[in-house]
Amino acid sequence: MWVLIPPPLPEMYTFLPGFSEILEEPPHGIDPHLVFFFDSGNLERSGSSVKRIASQATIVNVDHHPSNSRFGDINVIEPDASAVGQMVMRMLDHFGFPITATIATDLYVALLTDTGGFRHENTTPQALEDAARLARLGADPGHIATLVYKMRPETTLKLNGLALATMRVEMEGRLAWAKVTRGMLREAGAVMAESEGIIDNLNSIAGLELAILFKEVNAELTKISVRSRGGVDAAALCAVFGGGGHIRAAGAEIDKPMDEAVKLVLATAKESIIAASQKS
Ligand SMILES: [Mn+2]
Repeated sequence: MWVLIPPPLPEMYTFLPGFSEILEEPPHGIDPHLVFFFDSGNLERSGSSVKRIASQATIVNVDHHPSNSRFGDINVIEPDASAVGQMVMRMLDHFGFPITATIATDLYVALLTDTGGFRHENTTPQALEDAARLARLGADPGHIATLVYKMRPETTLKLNGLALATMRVEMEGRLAWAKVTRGMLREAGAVMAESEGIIDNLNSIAGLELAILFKEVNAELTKISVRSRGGVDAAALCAVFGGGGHIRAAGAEIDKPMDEAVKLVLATAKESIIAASQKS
């Protein structure tokens, strides 16, 4: 059995039990009969090498994104699950596997991070009950929170500062956006993965409805992260650009230089905010 995560591996999670066994690329020449996908809304998101080994195999698709494209031979989709970790927990129960302290720690991290530290709207009674059960089984909430939220390198905060300096607030405070450029990465000595928390900084502004972060992957490719607290469906907005996700958090990759992507996305975002306010 191999556990794969498409590159780049999230380095901030190296503390997780079993992380060192995760591979970025499948070993050469393997031809699996069965491939499980977890938390992957579509096949594209899983990286080309994973798609390649999955082409002959039976695919089991375990996910909670409402926009899941149901690419599996077997699709287990629970949009009400706060994290796929909860679905895995129930699968372990169902098939009679004990949840060890090690497994509990990994599943707790899934719940903690997918609920934004138990702050997003998907922080349901069930999520809290599952978290409590995992804590009883050996996950240490305080220790895990320190590892997840208080271990950022200085370069990450430097990048945050540079990106937030580009912040623009428009539409009487309803829309905020910012940019992360290759130049900022160089100046901060950071990699793009370190931009992960910036969108949540934007999303902390009082009265905000929509936050958008533009990430310059290269001269021809811009990624966007979107957070919504108002009537706009972030997943629907990102779907316009071939992306997807959740109502409150979504993303997309746009095959355009940063400046073009900014113009394009902001125009659509403003229309969406106006359309949403006319509905309510
Ligand atoms: Mn998830």
